[in-house]
Amino acid sequence: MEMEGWVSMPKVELHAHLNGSVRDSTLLELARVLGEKGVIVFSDVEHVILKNERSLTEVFRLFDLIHILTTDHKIITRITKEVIEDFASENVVYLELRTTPKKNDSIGMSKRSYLEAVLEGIKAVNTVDVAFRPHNADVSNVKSSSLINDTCNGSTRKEIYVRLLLSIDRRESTEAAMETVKLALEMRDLGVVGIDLSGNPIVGEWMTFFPALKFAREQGLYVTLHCGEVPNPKEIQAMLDFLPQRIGHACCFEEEEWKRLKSLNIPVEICLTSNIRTNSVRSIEVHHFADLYNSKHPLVICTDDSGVFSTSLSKEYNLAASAFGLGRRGIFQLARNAIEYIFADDEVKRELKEIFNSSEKKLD
Ligand code: 6MZ
Repeated sequence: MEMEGWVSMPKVELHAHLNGSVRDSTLLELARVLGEKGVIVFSDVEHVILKNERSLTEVFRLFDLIHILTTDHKIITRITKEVIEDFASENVVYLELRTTPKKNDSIGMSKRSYLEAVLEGIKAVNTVDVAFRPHNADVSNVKSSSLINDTCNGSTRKEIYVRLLLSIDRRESTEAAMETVKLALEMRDLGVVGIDLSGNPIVGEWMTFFPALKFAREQGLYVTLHCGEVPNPKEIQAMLDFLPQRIGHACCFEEEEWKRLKSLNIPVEICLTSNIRTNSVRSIEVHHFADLYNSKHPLVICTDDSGVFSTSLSKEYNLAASAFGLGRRGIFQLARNAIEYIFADDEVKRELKEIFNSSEKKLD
């Protein structure tokens, strides 16, 4: 199938890191500005941004660089807006965007003001309609802000539902992790639905984050964990014991861990290009997607870092289809199944099902 077919299909994105999804053109523009100010050497940074093959270690070095370029309130607002527009332009109808709230005293940034800048970015999207429905919102209020059938220039405007997950970085302390969870709780009415644990998988200990994650769950926030991105049997076991609502990656699981995961039926966020590029999985032929798909385990195809890995959700659907012999219907069904694993409420699930039902008719 042509790329156009994958672009026009409705899609659900559940694993996308904000700072990993920034357009190269934006990063280069930001780097040029900092180069002119003498903060960085532009030519050194340019080839790092444009490089395609990266080990997991290099990826995390690149994130440190991206954070130097983007950690500023106005820029966070801008990249949030652009990332949402990019996903919406390829017919992602539901996006759970995750980001790590950052504190940077030198520019007067707190985790809260970082998150406020992200929320500004969501409000600033104007090329598409963003359905950003608050937790526990009054239904009548919701209807008036529901934008599904809005029209622009006579054609139906694209619409995207956006929810936020706040990430805890594995470099953080228990206190910093707890601060992120408390912030998520305060911002629930503004569309924050859950917590993610991410960051360099060789850094940090599970027990450092456990108290904050436990608190998050007790308070009714959803939790997804980066799990098994590198071999670490003890941590994988502890993470599965925690019973997160979803996990990301699951690249380095052993036989027993697969059994456990499958019996617990925890949905897996699969990021094919990311796993291959970082060498977390040797090649697409041996990717665990195939086994999970064949055993009908809940899974969802995601991008991880569309900017860093030069991909898009349409490209990931295309890759899954060609690598594992899935037809258009098979992929469509996977996207539709993902509705069950989203962290938004039943009303959003119902509306997403309607979107999928109406586009199913156009499939053949
Ligand atoms: C683990 C990852 C990741 O939060 O600053 N991140 N963590 N594994 C990965 N696989 C490649 N890709 C991204 O977005 C960037 C941050 O997301 C996490 C890292 O902590 C990275 O610094 P935000 O918006």
